[in-house]
Amino acid sequence: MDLNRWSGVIAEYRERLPVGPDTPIVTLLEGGTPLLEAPALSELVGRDVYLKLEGSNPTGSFKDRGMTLAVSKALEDGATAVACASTGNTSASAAAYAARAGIAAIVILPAGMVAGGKLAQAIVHGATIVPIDGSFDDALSLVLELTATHDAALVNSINPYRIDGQQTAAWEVMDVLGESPAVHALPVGNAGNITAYWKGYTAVEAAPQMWGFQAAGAAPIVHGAIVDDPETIATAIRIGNPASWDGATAARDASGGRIEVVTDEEILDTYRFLATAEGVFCEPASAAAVAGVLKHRDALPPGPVVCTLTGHGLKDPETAVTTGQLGEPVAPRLDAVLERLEL
Ligand code: AN7
Repeated sequence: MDLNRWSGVIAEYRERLPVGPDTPIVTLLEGGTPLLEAPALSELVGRDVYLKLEGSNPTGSFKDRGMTLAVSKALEDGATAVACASTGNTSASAAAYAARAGIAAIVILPAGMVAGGKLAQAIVHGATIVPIDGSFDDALSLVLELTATHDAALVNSINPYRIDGQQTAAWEVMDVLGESPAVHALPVGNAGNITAYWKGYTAVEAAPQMWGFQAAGAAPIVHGAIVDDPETIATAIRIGNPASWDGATAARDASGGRIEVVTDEEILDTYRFLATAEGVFCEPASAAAVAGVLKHRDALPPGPVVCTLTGHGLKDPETAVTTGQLGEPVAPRLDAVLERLEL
């Protein structure tokens, strides 16, 4: 067994990606994530359902696939800094890959709206963090202005290398399944990921229906209108004006798919179901895709279904802890423990 055989998405798919012999490859060995069978979910929806566990990436989210390419290309172009706006995961990934590359990372975040694990990552990897009294959409506008006038490479998914890198997830799904799934479901925020998967699938002439899900309080694509004050417990997708809006609608329409809403309650129910019935801990935004498949199960065509779980549950410990009840500590005696256990 060769435990070192996976060498990161650029090395694994080099011939399909825009890198040359002189591109310095900045990698943390991202990608190669598990495609896990989900028996409890399969039973509920009557299809073979698989979970693409993107929380298994080095920084705990799918963002690493695009970041390895975006930061490698920035370094090739002589950048000394990268910059992004973020609901959290992009900043964690940018900070880690910039640290690896030995360049600076600047991140602009909506103050108070980034889950604790993600913020911890940006801090520890040494990013320069600017929280703003505003939304992700405000932060994205600011970083576009900043990178247009200052010497820092933009690494939001408007950067086409991010999309190119992220499409490797679709290739992995096909490599493992040996075919394209009938449906591929994922959460939609800024809409880079659904755009990337569709690009990846169609590059090899495969065409699953693309099913995207937005939180009910942050669903501009579903409603066809910008949301000024997006609101959802799934802070990762608390976005009112997605940068890749057109990419998402193109993926939906060309694939015969759908983009729909799921409520925060449906997201949290599914989050707990995945954790307790499948043993998989994802962050709330990730559960949106599975909640959507459950909600629209009657519309599933025959064939396998893949849901991308975009980020690890440990990204957002606050949501996990506040949805449970620990109770007051008991005395350190067996009788007290037994009493609590009602035994
Ligand atoms: C866990 O980090 O936008 O539709 O700034 O973190 O490609 O935006 C994160 C998005 C889904 C939505 N799941 O993906 C950011 C950011 C998780 C995420 C999405 C995000 P896109």
